[in-house]
Amino acid sequence: MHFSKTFAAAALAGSALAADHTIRVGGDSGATVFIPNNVTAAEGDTVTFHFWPKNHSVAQASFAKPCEPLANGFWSGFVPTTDTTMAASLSYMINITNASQPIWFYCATGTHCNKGGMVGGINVKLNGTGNTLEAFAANATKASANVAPTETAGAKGMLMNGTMTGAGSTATTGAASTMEISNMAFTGLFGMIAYALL
Ligand SMILES: *[C@@H]1O[C@H](CO)[C@@H](O)[C@H](O)[C@H]1NC(C)=O
Ligand SMILES: *[C@@H]1O[C@H](CO)[C@@H](O)[C@H](O)[C@H]1NC(C)=O
Ligand SMILES: *[C@@H]1O[C@H](CO)[C@@H](O)[C@H](O)[C@H]1NC(C)=O
Ligand SMILES: *[C@@H]1O[C@H](CO)[C@@H](O)[C@H](O)[C@H]1NC(C)=O
Ligand SMILES: *[C@@H]1O[C@H](CO)[C@@H](O)[C@H](O)[C@H]1NC(C)=O
Ligand SMILES: *[C@@H]1O[C@H](CO)[C@@H](O)[C@H](O)[C@H]1NC(C)=O
Ligand SMILES: *[C@@H]1O[C@H](CO)[C@@H](O)[C@H](O)[C@H]1NC(C)=O
Ligand SMILES: [Cu+2]
Repeated sequence: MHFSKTFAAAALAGSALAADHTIRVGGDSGATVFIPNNVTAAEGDTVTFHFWPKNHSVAQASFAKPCEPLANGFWSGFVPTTDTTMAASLSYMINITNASQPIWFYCATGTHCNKGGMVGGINVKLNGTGNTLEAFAANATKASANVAPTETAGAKGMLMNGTMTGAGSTATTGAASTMEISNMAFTGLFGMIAYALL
């Protein structure tokens, strides 16, 4: 009884430590949108981008320059795909290491950012005054060009071959899958509690 209560508490805490947030890159018929275009993620969480037709990407920007790469920011590379029934097998995952730090991103394909307004944010203020997603999106459509990063595709994140993050997926950079990260957090916490009971 005591054991199972402890086990349940550890399981809850374990999952809370490492949530994965999914963002769809590209809407139906090649629409230039991120769905959702904003998420709130805690430190230790991951955000995984799944790419839909026709050819999209995700790059980190600064608030001031929505359609230009942030120096040393993340970059998925271009992920073209034609199957309209599912996401591309290649997905891209980033780690959230500081939940107080707003993260701005855009699609660097074609004119998706500057003409299409294809942008989003993680842990950003949505509307009102200051650096908001509304202002960022409005700025994007005023940008004169859409600038793609020159970094290697997959920089500062993990390109994963296969959209399933559990067993069977192949992380092309050799990083742990989301499931493995969750399990590590779970095992670590449970281990600590089990130790405290001794
Ligand atoms: C996290 O981000 C905030 C906001 O940008 C910053 O003030 C703080 O120093 C960062 N913390 C770490 C540990 O980098
Ligand atoms: C995807 O878009 C990029 C940038 O617009 C372009 O360089 C690349 O050739 C495109 N790939 C395909 C397969 O269309
Ligand atoms: C933030 O995302 C939600 C959906 O999760 C959406 O309804 C809302 O319009 C977005 N906010 C902005 C400012 O785009
Ligand atoms: C932000 O958007 C929400 C939903 O559209 C609205 O209810 C709220 O008043 C807005 N806040 C500001 C400060 O504009
Ligand atoms: C972005 O919007 C802010 C106000 O929210 C403005 O001060 C800034 O000049 C804009 N940047 C661009 C590149 O338009
Ligand atoms: C993300 O976090 C995992 C688990 O801590 C780590 O193995 C991986 O190298 C990190 N990836 C990046 C790009 O920082
Ligand atoms: C993804 O996996 C397929 C089949 O195993 C392989 O042909 C392809 O090169 C892989 N792509 C990347 C980017 O690793
Ligand atoms: Cu796009």
